[in-house]
Amino acid sequence: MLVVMAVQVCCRGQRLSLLMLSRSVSHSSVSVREPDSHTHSHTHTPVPFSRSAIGTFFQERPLLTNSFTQDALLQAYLQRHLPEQVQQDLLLFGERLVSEIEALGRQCELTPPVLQRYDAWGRRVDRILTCDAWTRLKHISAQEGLVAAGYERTYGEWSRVYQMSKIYLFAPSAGLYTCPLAMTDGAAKVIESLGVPVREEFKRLTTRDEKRFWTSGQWMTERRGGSDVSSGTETVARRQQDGWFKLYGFKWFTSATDADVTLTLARITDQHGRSTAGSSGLSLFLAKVWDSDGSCNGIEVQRLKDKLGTRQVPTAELLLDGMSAQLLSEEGRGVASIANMLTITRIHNTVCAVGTMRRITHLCREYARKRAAFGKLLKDHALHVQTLSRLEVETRAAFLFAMEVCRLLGREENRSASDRDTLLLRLLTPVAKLYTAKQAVSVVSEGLESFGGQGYIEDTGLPSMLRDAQVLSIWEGTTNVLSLDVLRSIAKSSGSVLQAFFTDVTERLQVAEASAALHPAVTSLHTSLSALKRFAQTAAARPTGALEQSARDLAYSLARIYMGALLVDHAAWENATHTDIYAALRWCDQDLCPVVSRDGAGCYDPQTAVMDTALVYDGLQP
Ligand code: MFK
Repeated sequence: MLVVMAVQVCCRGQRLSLLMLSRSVSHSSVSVREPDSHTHSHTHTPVPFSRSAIGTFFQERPLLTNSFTQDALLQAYLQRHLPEQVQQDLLLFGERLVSEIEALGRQCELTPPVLQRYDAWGRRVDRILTCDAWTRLKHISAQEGLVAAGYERTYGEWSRVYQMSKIYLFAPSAGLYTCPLAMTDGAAKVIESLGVPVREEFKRLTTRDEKRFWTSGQWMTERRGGSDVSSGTETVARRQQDGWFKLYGFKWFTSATDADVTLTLARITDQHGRSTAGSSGLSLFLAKVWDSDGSCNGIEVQRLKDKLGTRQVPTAELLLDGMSAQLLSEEGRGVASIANMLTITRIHNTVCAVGTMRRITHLCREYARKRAAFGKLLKDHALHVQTLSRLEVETRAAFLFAMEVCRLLGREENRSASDRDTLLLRLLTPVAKLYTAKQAVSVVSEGLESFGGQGYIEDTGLPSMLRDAQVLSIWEGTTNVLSLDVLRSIAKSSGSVLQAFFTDVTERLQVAEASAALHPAVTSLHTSLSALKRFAQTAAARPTGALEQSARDLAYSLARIYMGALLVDHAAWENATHTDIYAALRWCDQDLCPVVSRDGAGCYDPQTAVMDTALVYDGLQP
């Protein structure tokens, strides 16, 4: 009887619930007449796997809703630090993400850019054709002030937090339009900090007017590689009589090559064509990518890169064959000048990494409320929920870290930064970038797994999240390059950045000590901080090689301790919830100071490097 009812209602189109009803009947002890394959049944009993029995729908999809209203930590953080109107703006933005932006981002993934090298008449044009959605995302970025908000400074020292909160929400829906935005923000920062007279460019990079908005590229990587910029940069700049320069070189990786302008490094040559090698020979230039007639400014696009992910972004190899450019930095101060851009793009990278983690955790928990296995919903399987809760802890820690770095940047730009803030910003920018990038890859990977096979299916949109996450630890400085940057910041400040770190963490722990519930976490952080201090005291006396070997573990230790301090700080806030406290406790039950554990295990001893090499090359014939 039940089955007949099911079929009848199924005909009215309510397939899913009825299908479940039908299945529950067949799995129960109620007897169901099996169809006879040898006789044509004239009853309403469905044949297994016939269209009427299976319907067209198999699994519930996780629905994307307003990601602002779903995000308890973001809302609490903003409530703690920023006026109500910011939440209103983000609420509306969250709606726009669902109703408009998400579809545009998906279209960018499905319609990657193409290079049109010649026009129909054989003329070389080198046009990079992007889809309409890419252009639309540019307009939306301007309207929403995704770069502008950082420069309008409406919220004083919290302006960067406001701007980056929007980037954080935007990133997982934006089809990688965050890439040109990061570089645009970085270029604006460089121009502003150098105080150079390129006001028109600055205004266009930071406007909310979509018709005037320009994006910028950041062309640093050449054929010899992208990390060792000082020795890898071969591009030369020839001075022209009008004071401008013509650039000749080969840029091997240029992201978002459809930008309006770009910053790039080159070596100025003397009248004999000679230039200075190394970092001190590099100067920073600003160039328009396109001439007023739409043709390239002395640029040949060799090809678009065929990448694992970020396929939405037109990444190209470019031959600079006399590109007109103007000098932006002092001669020979190129690397130091573009460092401001690196700071900004690394912070964007951090924020986007956290945005991606947040998106996958939201999708996972949504799916777990709908998907049943082994007789109950995934959300009712303790092991599944434990896995998701670990992802949530990672995401929360990363969120607080990203926002703290944004806050420090905002304070510096608002001229309200203390010396400690400035030191912390220098130290924590690479730490946050390198650590959150790794977290994003691991959280997204685990998140995909929680969808089972569906996480591996392209048109769910899930696999592209993993592909796109992988770049976060590669561009803007790999994990090891940034770990060495951390060492460099310590050495250059004679250890002051570490002192600032120790003082800051200690103060945060003092605040959290008042909470009994946080006691285990605070104790663990104190222990780790003391161990790190002892390691730092002995570090100066270690050989350079041993220090380099410890660089990644040191950076991880700084990240974990700082994230722990931020979690307990947030959990000690008067409006914190029991989940805030729980997240802090869970974070602190891991090894917070791997550099000390590994040091104890002899990982940085002199013979270890030899053994590492022997292990890596074991079995390789000379
Ligand atoms: C979602 C996000 C999207 C982002 C999209 C971006 C797409 C674009 C893709 C790319 O372009 S990827 C390529 C990015 N390339 C890098 O990230 C370069 C990685 N390599 C480094 O970071 C090296 O550490 C570096 C090139 C900076 C080393 O160069 P040097 O010449 O050996 O640096 P050196 O001599 O230590 O420092 C030169 C000056 O720069 C010094 O200033 P002073 O001369 O005043 O003393 C340093 O203090 C300064 N400096 C270097 N790194 C700095 C810095 N200042 C502040 N912060 C830093 N991190």
